[in-house]
Amino acid sequence: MHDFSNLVLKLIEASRNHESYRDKECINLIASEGLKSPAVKQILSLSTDLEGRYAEGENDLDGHVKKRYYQGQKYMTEIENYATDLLKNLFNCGWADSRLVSGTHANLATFKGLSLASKNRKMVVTPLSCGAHISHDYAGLAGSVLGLENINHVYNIDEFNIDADKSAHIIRAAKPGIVTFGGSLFLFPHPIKELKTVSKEVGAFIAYDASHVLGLIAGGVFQDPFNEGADFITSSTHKTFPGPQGGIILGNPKNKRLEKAIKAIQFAIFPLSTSNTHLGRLPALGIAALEMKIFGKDLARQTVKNAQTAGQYLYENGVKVLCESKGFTQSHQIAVDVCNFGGGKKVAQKLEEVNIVLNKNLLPYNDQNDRDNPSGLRIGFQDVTRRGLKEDAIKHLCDLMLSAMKEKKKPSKIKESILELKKEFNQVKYGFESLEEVIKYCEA
Ligand code: DSN
Repeated sequence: MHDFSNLVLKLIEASRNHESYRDKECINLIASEGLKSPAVKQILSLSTDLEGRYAEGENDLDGHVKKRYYQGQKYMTEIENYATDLLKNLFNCGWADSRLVSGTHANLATFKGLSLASKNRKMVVTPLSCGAHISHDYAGLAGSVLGLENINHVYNIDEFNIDADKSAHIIRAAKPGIVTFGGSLFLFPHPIKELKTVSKEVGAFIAYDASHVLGLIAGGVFQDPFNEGADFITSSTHKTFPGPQGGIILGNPKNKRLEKAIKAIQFAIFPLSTSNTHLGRLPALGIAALEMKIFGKDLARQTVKNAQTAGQYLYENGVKVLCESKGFTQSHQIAVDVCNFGGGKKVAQKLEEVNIVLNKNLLPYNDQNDRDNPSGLRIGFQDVTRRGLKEDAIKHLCDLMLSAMKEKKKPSKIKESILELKKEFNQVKYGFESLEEVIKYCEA
């Protein structure tokens, strides 16, 4: 044995244990996670050489590789271009960039590029307390890294949405270079249509962070940001869009102003914020885009139906699910106030004890400085939906959650039922079983 042996052996053991724990033994309800199909996993495992290669350089206005600084790029260039084209095809847009390594990176490059293109450092954003991502906020990437001045949209807590009329006044007065929509606690479509005219009037670009809802958009539900007026969509690729972890930016070079913005964003990607762009995920990204093209509509519809079913069922059983008057949600998530059950932290821990994994969440009306003791939970249904759960199974799952929250049964008994449920739903639906199946589908 060496002095490092114990560490290495434990590392291997923990890695093995993790795979079985979260994939086989837990019900996963964290709204920001995705579930890859066997075909996507297969191509990831076939991309191990690519995962170690470098591809610095510049892309053109179609999103294709224009210039690379190293040799050996023959297939890498094809791979990036094909993945980009599959994204453009899925989202019906003229430009895509798949070089981003995360949703936050996509925001970084987009906010930086658009502030350069507009020569304006102001950005109107959803308040962090009302569901924006930390990267939109002055306390995070936008303010503390990029030095942008943040001005908040006016948010209507009862509607759980941006107040379009009041935000129009804010935009008119602030004259920002960027107006953002989208977020992390994201139940209802944001009013892009309503704020498009005023945003254009003041010369602002509209950026829409679709990280949470990209798969829903691909499936034609939730909202259609480009048609409603967004100039750019930023996103991660591993939440409702069930691809490998990474990021993308989508847009349309349909006039000189947008072309200039795309070039500025590309400059913000390379050389400003990346050297290598982690290519090993690109083949899997392309296959995930294909899956969403074929199965996305059914997956997205069932995901939202499951979230709404859970909202209704938990509400009927004494849980304060927010936005009852609006049908609880139009996305994959619901927001729940569990202050009557001891608060978000306590309930999330109780559920973890029975192998139901979700996250506590600050709600807009909570003390935002007490991040550790929010009254809320955010519950996402994209993983369980992809495993094939439909309304009846969702209600059964809710019963198990209620049993744990109300301490009706011993945690060990509830955990047994969760393990049974996992065994029953042990396949990934709405996707391909293997690459061979993908090839057969494409050749048919
Ligand atoms: N923090 C993640 C979320 O859970 O929404 C997104 O990056």
